[in-house]
Amino acid sequence: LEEDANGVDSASSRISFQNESKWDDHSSYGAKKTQQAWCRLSNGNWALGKVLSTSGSESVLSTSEGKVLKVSTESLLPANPEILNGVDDLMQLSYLHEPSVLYNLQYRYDQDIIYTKAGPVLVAINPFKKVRLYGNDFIEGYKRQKMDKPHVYAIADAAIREMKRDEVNQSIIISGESGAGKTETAKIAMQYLASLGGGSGIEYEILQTNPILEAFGNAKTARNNNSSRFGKLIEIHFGATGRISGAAIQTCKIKQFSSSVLNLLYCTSFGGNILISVLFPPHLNCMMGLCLNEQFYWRNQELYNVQMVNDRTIFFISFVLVHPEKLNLRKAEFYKYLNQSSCRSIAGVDDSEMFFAVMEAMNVVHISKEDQDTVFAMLAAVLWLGNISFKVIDNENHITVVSDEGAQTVAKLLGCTFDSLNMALSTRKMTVRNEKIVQKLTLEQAMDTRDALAKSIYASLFEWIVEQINMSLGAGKRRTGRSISILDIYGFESFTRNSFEQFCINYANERLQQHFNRHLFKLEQEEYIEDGIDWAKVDFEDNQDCLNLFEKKPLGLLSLLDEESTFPNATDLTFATKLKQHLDSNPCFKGERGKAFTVSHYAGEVMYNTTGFLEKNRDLLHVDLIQLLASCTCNLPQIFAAKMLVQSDDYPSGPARLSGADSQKLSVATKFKGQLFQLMQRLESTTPHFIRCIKPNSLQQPGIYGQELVLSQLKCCGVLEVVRISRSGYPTRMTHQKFARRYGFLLLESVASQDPLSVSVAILQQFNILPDMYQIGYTKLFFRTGQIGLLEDTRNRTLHGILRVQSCFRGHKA
Ligand code: AOV
Ligand code: MG
Repeated sequence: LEEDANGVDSASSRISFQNESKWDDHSSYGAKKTQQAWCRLSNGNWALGKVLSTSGSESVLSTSEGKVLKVSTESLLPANPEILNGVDDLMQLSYLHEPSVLYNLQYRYDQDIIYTKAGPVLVAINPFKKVRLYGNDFIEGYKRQKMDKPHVYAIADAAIREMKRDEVNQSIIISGESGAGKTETAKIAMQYLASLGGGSGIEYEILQTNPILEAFGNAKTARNNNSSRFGKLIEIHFGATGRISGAAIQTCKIKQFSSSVLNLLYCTSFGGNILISVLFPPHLNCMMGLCLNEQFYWRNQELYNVQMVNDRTIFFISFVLVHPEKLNLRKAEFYKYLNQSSCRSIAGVDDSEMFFAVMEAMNVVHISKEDQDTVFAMLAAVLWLGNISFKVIDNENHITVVSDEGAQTVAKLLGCTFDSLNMALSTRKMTVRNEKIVQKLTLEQAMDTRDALAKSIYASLFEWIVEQINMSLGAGKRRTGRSISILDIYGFESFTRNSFEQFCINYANERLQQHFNRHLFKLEQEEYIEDGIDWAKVDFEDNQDCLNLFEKKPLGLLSLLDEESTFPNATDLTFATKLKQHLDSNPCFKGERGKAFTVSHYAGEVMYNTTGFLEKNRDLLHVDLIQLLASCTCNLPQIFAAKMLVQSDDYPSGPARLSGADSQKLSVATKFKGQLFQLMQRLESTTPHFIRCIKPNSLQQPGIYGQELVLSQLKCCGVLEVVRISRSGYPTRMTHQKFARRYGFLLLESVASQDPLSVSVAILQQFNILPDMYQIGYTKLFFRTGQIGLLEDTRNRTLHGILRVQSCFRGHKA
């Protein structure tokens, strides 16, 4: 059937659709006896059945499971003929509605065909198991165009071809919910691009960045055992010969996650899955990771996650590191940052194996042995920091650091004295009315300071590692060639309790969604109209309102957050109240009781709790701590401090300068927004290729396809609209000039007038392209899907023929 389905002429089914049925049109279906139809069951799922009889408004249906149902005729939706079961592209469906799309995807999924096209978008359903779709044979198949089924490889291949053909940079934008498979998909795309080769092992190096970044930047969450806690844009550069010349990674943006931004998120990345896992005895997966109650908390008991380590692993550590004894390692349970969670292992993950993969990868990207040692020293320092305790020294709750093994080890690892560490954690230098004073910290403040230091070391370390990788990949070099960027960004998140991290992530997704919308809908339509072709407008969900809710000044979520963050007496409650005061009339906003508010995102409503918002947005790392790091004898803390000082100098009196005069920085949210804009700008100048990852179940299990869950994801990422628009649209377009230049030489007879339009028309005629399949605009030709492929094939064949003749000829002469 699969074969048959693909043999169907997609064009004719498309045309018949246009005459027959409207999108999601429930009423246009006159149920005919013996016809197959879909009806919705009481549990919300769709069932396929045969219409037994129809009398007026009621029909009797026998379902494939043998049940007989009486349903209203109105509610029936026509089923596609069996010959269309499991078509490669949803565009080919005669009847395009929820059940037919769901069924088509499921039909394929059941056979491990996880990729399906939805017009220009590739839909990828997470198999949660190994599927036999990858590796060299497949890569070769797609490269030689022997394979043409929907695949990430096909998308990567299209990106390469278009890059060469149009001389425009390309991007592969991967989106989807947490756990939907974005990071895996990005790796699969990288694998294909890397197969183009580059010389001196650069392609291997590019692939080896993955285990390192995941070790430090991923964590186990309730949604995904290997959840990325950072967004990543990897730009792969190509030289004139079409081979890889280098790459650059932009983490989008651990910087925000890092010294600042999404505290918690990055805290969860704290233990990056594997690395520390093995290193610090228990091969934990993500020290800080994990969210038990679908929640991330820093120091709030919920999340930390550790697992047991065996002696073998400890042996390995001493084997790998030059000075393992310096780290003074203990079992994971011993560390406060790790022992708050009971999760000790992840099924199917062999941490010691991963550890070695990461060590090997660090060698490949040229991180020296000494530097690797220092990296581990920093990780150990972070862990030991968590164990630092304080004793109260007066009745005002002021404290001093207890000089125990924890504090001593931290001092040793960082290369500072116990006294300077104590000073930095128990006091704060301040300027009050032009007078410098030293304020003693309370227990609560000191604990926050300690954790802030741990977090900033971890974040700086991640940043530093990315820099090393970039250096090795030649990221800083001037590029003359073209590039393909792959974007793997954290997906939309909605938990039972959502905090600042979800707020930022979802805002980023809202931006990305707009990019998607703009490209696939707005630009599409505008271009048709501008070029004067016949086009019935299609409406689409625009998320501009929601973006305005975030970005509007001065009364948007981000501005109000920044404003409230600068008020010394503001609290999370006053912030929530302020939002309600100013935004309640906004249709995308709903004030809730207490400290909560709800935002209507493109992907659904999310209720946020403002607890911790102000603190996380300020994310002050006090100058005292930066000075402490600067004074360390170990090189990494010095580098971290230098970087932080530069960053705070960047914004000496920026608009979002916050209170707490000794730590000037842009607010976390503002920085996040700035970086997001930069990223979007970069994407703006590329031709995008979209991959939408879908999670078929929340159990991370193979073989389970939840209709409701899949549908909600298809809806929220606009897949259905995309199919609709592309099916009635003309996705391929080329200027008259370019078309004439590219295919003109294929003409068998010369054309009287040499103007590009006449040449183009002659080509269309010679190739017998049906009038339904194209439109001629003022400046461009517009084609239905698949049409240009035909011309390209002929062109390639002819070109090859010419080349062969030429080389024969040359051989002859010699
Ligand atoms: P994500 O990147 O979309 O989530 P991942 O790419 O980490 O999701 O995928 C989650 C898990 O699904 C992986 O660890 C694999 O076990 C499995 N998986 C995904 N794609 C495939 C595939 N093509 N083949 C086999 N297994 C797969 V997040 O980073 O949480 O938003 O922040
Ligand atoms: Mg990921």
